[in-house]
Amino acid sequence: MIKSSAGSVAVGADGSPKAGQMAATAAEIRELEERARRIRVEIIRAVNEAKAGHLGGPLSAADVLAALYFRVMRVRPDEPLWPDRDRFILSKGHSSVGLYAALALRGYFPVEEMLTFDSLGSRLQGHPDMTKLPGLDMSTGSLGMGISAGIGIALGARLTGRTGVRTFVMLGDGECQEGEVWEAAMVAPRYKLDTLIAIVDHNKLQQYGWSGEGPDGRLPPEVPGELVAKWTAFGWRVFEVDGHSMPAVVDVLERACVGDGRPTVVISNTVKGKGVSFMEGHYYWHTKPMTPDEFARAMADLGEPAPASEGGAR
Ligand SMILES: Cc1ncc(C[n+]2csc(CCOP(=O)(O)OP(=O)(O)O)c2C)c(N)n1
Ligand SMILES: [Mg+2]
Repeated sequence: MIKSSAGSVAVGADGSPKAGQMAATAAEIRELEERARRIRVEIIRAVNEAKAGHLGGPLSAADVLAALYFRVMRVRPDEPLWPDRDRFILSKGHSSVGLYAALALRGYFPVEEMLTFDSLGSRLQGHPDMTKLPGLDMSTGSLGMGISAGIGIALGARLTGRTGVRTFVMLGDGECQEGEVWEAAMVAPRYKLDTLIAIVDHNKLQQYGWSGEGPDGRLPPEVPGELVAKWTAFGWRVFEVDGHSMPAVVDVLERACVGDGRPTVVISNTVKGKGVSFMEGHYYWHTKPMTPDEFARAMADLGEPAPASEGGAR
């Protein structure tokens, strides 16, 4: 068992919490949903303490992060550099606080350290710095670059005979406007990199609205199925999932781990700001400090009423 300040996790011989491909039981799904809720709570708490940080993107990614770190990925929090570990790159690095929450809850570092987020000297900077925090496989923040790094890591694992290593890369949907994403998408199938699994957090929003679309402006209307069509055309195996349905998320990630000679992309349909009612679907909660009242409402939405002493925007 791994002990962390957030509880314990049953670990299989290969380091994954549940290594087998057996379908998740109802109890396991409930446990993962609770992990995702805790990730969201720690996101809100940390950003509130820092009076800075991103909210919408980390909140939309929380369910996938919970499924990865508490079931799918083979990792050893007490041995972060274990050579045979699965790798995870948060290419949408501005959502770092969500990844930190998953790592803390999984036992990489004390959950209390989350309250140092974004402060001077903290290991938990606004964007992930792999030279500071054990458990990070790549430093990110400049959008578009993570998937190229993932290709390099996956190729490296193959060249060194570590054929069991899977490399997961999470991208934003806005990030997919970066040309480098498609340069990488073009090359991965040529190497038949079927240990590479990209996940697009498709929350239909990015930093700002779209000109002329009003305060809740979204990305320009997507041609239905556009992301699926593009990745398919580039030679990837493509899965789509409701990124907030834990049984579906677990199922799709476990299927993605069974390679068929092609890299896999999971288009995870999500809601930006998921879990906090007044943040859901609003681009202006991409990054924004909360007022004390908003903090209390966010915690209450997540089933975690804030103690009276907590909160307060600078
Ligand atoms: C190369 C680059 N350009 C611009 C930015 C500034 N930026 C940070 S987040 C963001 C929006 C990203 O949107 P999306 O990928 O959809 O992320 P999510 O909705 O998951 O937050 C932008 C433009 C950046 N980090 N890197
Ligand atoms: Mg987005």
